[in-house]
Amino acid sequence: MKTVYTDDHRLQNGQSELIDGKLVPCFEMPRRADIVLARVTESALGPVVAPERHGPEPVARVHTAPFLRFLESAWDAWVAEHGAYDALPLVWPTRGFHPREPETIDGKLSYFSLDAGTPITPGTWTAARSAADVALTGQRLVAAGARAAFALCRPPGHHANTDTYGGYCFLNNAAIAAQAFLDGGGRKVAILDVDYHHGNGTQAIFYDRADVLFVSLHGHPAQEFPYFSGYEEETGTGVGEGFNLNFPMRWGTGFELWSQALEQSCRRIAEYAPDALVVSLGLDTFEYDPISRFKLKSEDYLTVGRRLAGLGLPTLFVMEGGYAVEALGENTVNVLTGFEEQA
Ligand code: B3N
Ligand code: ZN
Repeated sequence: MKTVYTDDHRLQNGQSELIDGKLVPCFEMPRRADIVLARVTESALGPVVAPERHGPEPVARVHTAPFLRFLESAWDAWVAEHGAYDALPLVWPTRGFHPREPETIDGKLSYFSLDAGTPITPGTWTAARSAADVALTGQRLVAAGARAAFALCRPPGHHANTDTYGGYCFLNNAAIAAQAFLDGGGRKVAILDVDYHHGNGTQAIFYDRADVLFVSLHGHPAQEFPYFSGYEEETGTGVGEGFNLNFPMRWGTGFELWSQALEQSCRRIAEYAPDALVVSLGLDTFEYDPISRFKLKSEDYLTVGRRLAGLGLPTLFVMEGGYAVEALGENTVNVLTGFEEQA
């Protein structure tokens, strides 16, 4: 399978995120993609190709115009107000507020964000736009007949909603690609999110729709980020009722339980019979991930890839999280080679 990659990801290089009351170096760092690329290149997976530019339209199919205007202009507005260092929000509208877009950059950061872990930097907009192009180029390859493609997106995307960023995500690469499948003539798309964190953004984007089935396996929101999304009873709304399926699992979950949820996910996807599958591929389910608490092992990812291949669907893999950086290349490529091995 082809891997789509660009060095533009390096333009997202935040200095720090807020965690446990401290500013710490960002877990979501350029080395993540570098190490995955290195492993892809060493392996027999297939060629690495550069993304095509797709213009603003496919991104605007998922994200709102005010949100895109904000992301594009946020760095310059922040520098004009404060100086050239990472932009982080400090306040959020909670219960009882009446949110509308403020005029000031500090207010806008609060309005459009969901956490204080996702710095806006000089290169954030370019990196995020390029990551969307990476996903869209992978989508084109699959739509043109490839069995699978790997979009090595960075920054990741699945926490980004139509008009919010956070959880290290700015534009929802997987959702943009899924929408592109539909806009290109597909009737139904399934998105399987195997990242440790619930893909709240992807869920929200398609929550009231039956043409996208969203299935997610993740840390239980009673214990884990993003805390307010990902419960089992979130099953979709309106015509989308029944097209959202969550498998929240508790801290300490190992491959035995996780793979049972994967099996149920795959059966639901097979029953849905989509034209294409988008996999939000996070590897932070790994036993040594520094911010997560599942216990999957490197060899388990080969089994995951084989099971996904068993679906027999045109498949786009879109990179999401994974912070055990030294093992991230091996774990990612294990999913992809497991998939390729399975005829
Ligand atoms: O949840 C965290 C977090 C938890 C534990 C940490 N340790 C033990 C150092 C550090 C951080 N942070 C909140 C932001 C998490 C964003 C997750 C992004 C992601 O991978 N989404 O799929
Ligand atoms: Zn994650």
